[in-house]
Amino acid sequence: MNTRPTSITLIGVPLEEGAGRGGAAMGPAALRIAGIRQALTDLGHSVSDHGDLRPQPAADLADHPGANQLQVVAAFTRALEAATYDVANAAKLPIALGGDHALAMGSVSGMARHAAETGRPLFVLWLDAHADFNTPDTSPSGNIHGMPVAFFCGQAEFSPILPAGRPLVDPRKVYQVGIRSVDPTERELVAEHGVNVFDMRAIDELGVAAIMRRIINEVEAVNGLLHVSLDVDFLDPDLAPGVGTTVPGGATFREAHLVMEMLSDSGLVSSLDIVELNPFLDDRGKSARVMVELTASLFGRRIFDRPTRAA
Ligand code: HAR
Ligand code: MN
Ligand code: MN
Ligand code: MN
Repeated sequence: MNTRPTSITLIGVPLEEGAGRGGAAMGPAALRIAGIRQALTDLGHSVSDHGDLRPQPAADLADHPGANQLQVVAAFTRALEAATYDVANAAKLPIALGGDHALAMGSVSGMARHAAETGRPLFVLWLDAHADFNTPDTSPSGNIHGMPVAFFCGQAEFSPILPAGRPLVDPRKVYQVGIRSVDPTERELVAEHGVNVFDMRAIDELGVAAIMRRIINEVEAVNGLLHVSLDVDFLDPDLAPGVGTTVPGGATFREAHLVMEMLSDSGLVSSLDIVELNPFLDDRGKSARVMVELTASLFGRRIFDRPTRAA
């Protein structure tokens, strides 16, 4: 087994106001019922559960015409930024149980603050059908779950959600894998800022192993921290229907597991989001279970052990 025993803290984030429809707030409960804690404990990790964040809406922020439910999303961003930072600083690995993808504004910002203090560069692996690089000006929907990458790269400035001068993520250290739905203006932003995009066609042509090897090498070369943000819709909807924004042609069961197994072998993962699970739309817990299975692969579950690559 290449994955060392880790102290892990689960943080429930019952946020759904970043999405266009309700249901994702039940995600943390579904992941717990599907056995996420036991799956990690069985792999030898020590797991604590922080419970669910329940912040009051941020009353200091005005409504924003291009950003729906800004006060609620901002409150979760602040609470999760602080919780993630505290967990990482205590040498534990935070897993955010979502909740819609707007929560990554908080988790990634918290890791960026932690990374800045440790002097290690932060990389983000964004496993998603969507680039989530809209801003309030470019978003066709106003739904903030389509904006978190632009936010933590400093490109989507709402009214001050986090203090000025907060550490940002370099968009050239963001790797997006599985992408197959990007809005026209969003596409220009992604290209302009140098986000590394491996769309579904890249997976078809190169295979996930070659893509992951490249990403892992980049992070390893500079001793980076790697935050993984796993959107349910990275997966093909046949495999994981419990998500509000299904897009056909997603990652297969084995492609997704291989991503997790290679990440696990790398020992580079510092933090994880599991997002966009909508139990109201799920098929008898199928999607919740597949997310727990993938998490287990990321934290060391194997078919057979293999020699460590860089032993
Ligand atoms: N790009 C669309 C928008 O901004 C849809 C975004 C949907 N995002 C997620 N997360 N489901 O990836 O509205
Ligand atoms: Mn997403
Ligand atoms: Mn998505
Ligand atoms: Mn810009």
